[in-house]
Amino acid sequence: MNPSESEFDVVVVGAGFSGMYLLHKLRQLGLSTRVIEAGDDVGGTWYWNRYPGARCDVPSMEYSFSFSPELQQEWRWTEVMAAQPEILDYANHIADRFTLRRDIEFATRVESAHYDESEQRWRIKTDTARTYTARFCVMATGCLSVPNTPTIEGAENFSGDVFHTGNWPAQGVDFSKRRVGIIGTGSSAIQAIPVIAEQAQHLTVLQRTPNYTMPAHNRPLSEEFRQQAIENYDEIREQQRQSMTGIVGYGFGFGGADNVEPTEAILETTAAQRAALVEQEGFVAIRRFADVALDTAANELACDMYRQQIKRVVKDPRTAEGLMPKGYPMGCKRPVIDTHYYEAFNRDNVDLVDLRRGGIETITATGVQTVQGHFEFDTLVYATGFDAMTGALQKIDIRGRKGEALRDHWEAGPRSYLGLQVTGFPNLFTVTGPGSPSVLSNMLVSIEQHVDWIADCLTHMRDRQLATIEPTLAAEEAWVGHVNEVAQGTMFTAPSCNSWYLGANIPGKPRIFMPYVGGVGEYRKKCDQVVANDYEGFVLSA
Ligand code: NA7
Repeated sequence: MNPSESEFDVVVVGAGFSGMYLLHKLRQLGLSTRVIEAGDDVGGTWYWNRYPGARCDVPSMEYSFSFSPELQQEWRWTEVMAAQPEILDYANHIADRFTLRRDIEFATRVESAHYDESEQRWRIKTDTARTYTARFCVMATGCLSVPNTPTIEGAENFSGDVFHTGNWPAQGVDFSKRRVGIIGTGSSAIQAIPVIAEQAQHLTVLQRTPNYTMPAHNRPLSEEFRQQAIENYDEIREQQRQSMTGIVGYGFGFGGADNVEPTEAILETTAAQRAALVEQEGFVAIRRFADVALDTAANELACDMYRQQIKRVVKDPRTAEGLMPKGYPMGCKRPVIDTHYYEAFNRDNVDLVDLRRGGIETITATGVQTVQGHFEFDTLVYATGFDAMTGALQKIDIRGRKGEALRDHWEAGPRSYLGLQVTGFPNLFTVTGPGSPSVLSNMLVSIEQHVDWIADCLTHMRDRQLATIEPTLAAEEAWVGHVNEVAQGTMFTAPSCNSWYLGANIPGKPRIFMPYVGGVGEYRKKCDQVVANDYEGFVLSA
């Protein structure tokens, strides 16, 4: 064997939560496994996204693994929704506890993965000039792992420091005495803005599309509550697996007035009633209405309530007006929750530039030139998101049977069977890939389900001495059709909606709703059914 080649049963790309659990699980099956990771350590999303204010918006007791009873009994989350450092500690704890690092190749990026049909093996090459071969290749590359930096004329001329929220320096950034400009008002920016505002001399927020965001009401977890949840973990986990989003709340999610079940109809309310509700409850009043997610007229009434509340919170009327989302429905983009986002705009050192009044023309040495004028700062933060769901997979030169490139197979948008496998790419799996609930769910619940499914599949193949697995074209087409069908009529696919779920944030990316909106419970049932029907839709060959 070529000394620079290494043979394994399975090569896993990525050492985030997916790659870590895969490694643990495959080891238990006795499969030789190598994980290849671009970062210097484990953690994936939580390794790269260290921007100030980065936090999970799933309750921490639920954003955790269930596969090890000991792990879930011993780990102590300190807040209802954990901040990035604590989640990265959790990832490190898992790596230590299960001695994962010895099988992970860090600081190594996979450049290509080619299927050799004659040998029935994947050949995986890295930027460190190493080649691995493996019977199976699992892409655990994450859904939001390729940062998107828009091409803006003059960007290279900016003379100050430049950062991207999705690739933040591990040592942090000192914003004191700095005038900071931030581009974007998605989830990352909405978390970062209030924190940067407290540190920086001045903050200019360059906003192209205002977002809908709800208060997180985050707080420390009481020992009593933590204990109660730990004692009830079996039940909580089962409910998560059968739920829509993989989150059950268990009464410790949002709490208080914002924990209401949506049962009422906004279309049956009067303007005066809605105004009174905004007055009493603020943004969260909207949560009580079930029709907001289903009906565009109902949705517009909720948007109007939302705008009324912005007017109540933000003191300067022009800034308030600038922060008001208009022209697209609530629930189309990824839901955002925040801690004192709108309040940050009441600070003297924070200015909003509403780019709807005139967009960015160029980046200059000292700031940004817009149609409205020039805005100066010393530090530029891109909070401009990711090439979501397909970005990391398409960055790698993946080739299946007859040398077919995944990029070509997906030219008109991602196609897969169950978000697990792609026709023409035998023995290649994607964890939380497009066509599965993934980003519409609690990722840890979906990761566990996918890893367990893949591990069961490899066991099944070993027991029956099967060499390859691959979906039929008919199964792939039917699943893609189903994924599209269930997304139709939801706010996610409204004609006025432009979200990264649809690939709309990346110029030239096909407009396809990528995740599966049917819910993690239904999806799990489908995956289990496929197995019960002897891997229906897959071809397994000896
Ligand atoms: P998002 O949600 O994709 O947000 C990116 C933001 O950047 C959004 O406000 C964009 O405005 C803005 N953007 C992107 N390109 C430009 C240009 N060229 N000019 C001005 N503004 C721009 O990314 P996040 O990192 O906040 O969140 C990603 C996910 O990570 C999040 O949902 C969680 O799941 C975790 P636009 O709306 O496109 O007009």
